[in-house]
Amino acid sequence: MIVPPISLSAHILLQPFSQSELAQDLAHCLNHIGLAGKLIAKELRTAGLGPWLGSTGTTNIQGEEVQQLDQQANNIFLQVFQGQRLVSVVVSEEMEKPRFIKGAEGTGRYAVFIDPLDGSSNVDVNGPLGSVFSIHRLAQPGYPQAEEDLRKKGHDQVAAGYLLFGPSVNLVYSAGKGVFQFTLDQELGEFYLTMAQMTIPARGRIYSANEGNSRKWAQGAQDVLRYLQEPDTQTGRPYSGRYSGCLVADVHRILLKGGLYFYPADVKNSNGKLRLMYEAAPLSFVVEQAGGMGSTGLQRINDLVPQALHDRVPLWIGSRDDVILAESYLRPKSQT
Ligand code: AFP
Repeated sequence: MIVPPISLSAHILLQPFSQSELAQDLAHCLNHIGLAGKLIAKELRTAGLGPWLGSTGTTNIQGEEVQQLDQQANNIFLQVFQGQRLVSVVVSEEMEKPRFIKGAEGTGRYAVFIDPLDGSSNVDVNGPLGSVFSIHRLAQPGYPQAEEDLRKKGHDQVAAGYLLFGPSVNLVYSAGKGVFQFTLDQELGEFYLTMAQMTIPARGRIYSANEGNSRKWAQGAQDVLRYLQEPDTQTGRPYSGRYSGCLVADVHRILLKGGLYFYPADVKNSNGKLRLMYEAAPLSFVVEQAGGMGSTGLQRINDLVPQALHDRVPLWIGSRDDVILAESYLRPKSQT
């Protein structure tokens, strides 16, 4: 007997919490994110055939160059949320201010945070790309009155995950009850479940970091790198280095194989480079649900209360034992 594959929508209905209002809301949000994923994947497949690669010539709120595809991916997310009534606000890496969704002003119970196209330096070289999403429930339905209402801890996320645009397209999410991976059947235009209750190995043999920056890191971070590179058969070192320049792709590899991804602070950027609310927090939520950890090196990412929507944080994420080991190097000596 052939067992029919489980689509994204069917999967949510099969969950133990499927009768709850939350499950229905979640199905709604994930289906819209899935739709954005299909539309972005379609753009990416043919981007090189038209004039859509390269920069727009502008910079975003982060001071980073905006690629044409960054803007397109951002527009796609905004478009898919138009006309629905459950998500009333979208916060994006590409927009300084939150965008309120027309039509959801009285009814929207959720805020969606997105990095619409992660790894944009890979755009012009046909490397992997991603999108990251984080879903928060609003205290009141409608538009949040103040920005503060959106600055929630990672632990408050209702669901979080990412889309990975590699040789195939994956949607990985957690709603706090395990981690699930879906793969897009491009011909049928449907995401199907390909991994359920994913778990990350307690320890890995891979590290992922932009070593070009290592001389700018604090001593503790340099010591972690040195430890990972040291030969030692008993602990399986040296670890292999793997870095694509796309956070989603690098963390996805670590989720599947185990190991450590890190983007530390450096002498110029005391908070590192990665954004808390739509990069570090959602990925930490997923990795923690799989049994791993997400840390600033000193504290759990999802304990942090954001001071601003576009806050940055140092990130150490991956296998539990590897993150704990890194933290032991990063703690001030007086605390060890
Ligand atoms: P964006 O493409 O969304 O700006 O993100 C890029 C990124 O934040 C993340 O995907 C990478 O891990 C990291 O930057 C790469 O940074 P470096 O080029 O400094 O290694």
